[in-house]
Amino acid sequence: MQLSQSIADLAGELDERGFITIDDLVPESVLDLMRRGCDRLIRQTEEMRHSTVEWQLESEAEGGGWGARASGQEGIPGKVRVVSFAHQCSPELAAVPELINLNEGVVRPLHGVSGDFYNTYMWAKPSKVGSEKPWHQDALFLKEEFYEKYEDVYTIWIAVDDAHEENGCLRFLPGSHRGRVKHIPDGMDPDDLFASPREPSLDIDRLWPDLTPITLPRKAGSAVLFGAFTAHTSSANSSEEERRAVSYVYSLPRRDRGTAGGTR
Ligand SMILES: O=C(O)CCC(=O)C(=O)O
Repeated sequence: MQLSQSIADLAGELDERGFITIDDLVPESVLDLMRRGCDRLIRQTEEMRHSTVEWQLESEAEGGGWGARASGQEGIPGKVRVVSFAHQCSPELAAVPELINLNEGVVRPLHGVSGDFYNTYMWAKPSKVGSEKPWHQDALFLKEEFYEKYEDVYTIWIAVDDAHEENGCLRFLPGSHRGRVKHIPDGMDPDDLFASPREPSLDIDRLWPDLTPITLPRKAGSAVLFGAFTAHTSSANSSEEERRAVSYVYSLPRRDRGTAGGTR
């Protein structure tokens, strides 16, 4: 996989805005594999009634999929919002990082050392019922111990379908990565967030009155790479089209301590 811009330009842009776009990261053959991987996961939810921490269904209950999971209410079978550890249930999605040389070809050149694999998420955003993902920084979900070994993550979010405004493409707040927002009280374990009926949501107008969000449509196979401190969101899918996406997340070893090893 060859990046079309120089690493220096991309690294500069990432530092400046908190995210970069990578066009055509995934060739058609790999995209086809990703579609099959998403289909496999979505099919598995057709018999599901209740979400688990790792498999979150969309729901008409209060608080949507997030709230229904926390309160034990039913979700909509076959309409999945997000699956985490998606690589564990889909050999197709598990194969992608090697096939496109994601760690050595993208993460390492940008960060200077290879990343440690953290997680794979499938964001299904089904037509009509796919709900909003509120504004958040992914750092919200990182535990304090994470920072003993790592300084940040790179999320490489890959559109599996064309993602545009109507079906809920991502939106970013350029510059928001310069400030880590304290989302949860000191000492609280981020895992406890999952018991809360309200999905975490940042009031970006209050927190960053001087920054302007941008909407980022992406063609299928194209990607966005961003760090844990970059505020982002996606709106509900009001269209007839699905908007599936997969994100591969790598933990970035602290560069003052050398590499952490154990790449995947
Ligand atoms: O795909 C989406 O709608 C949300 C993605 C997201 O929030 C993430 O990758 O952190």
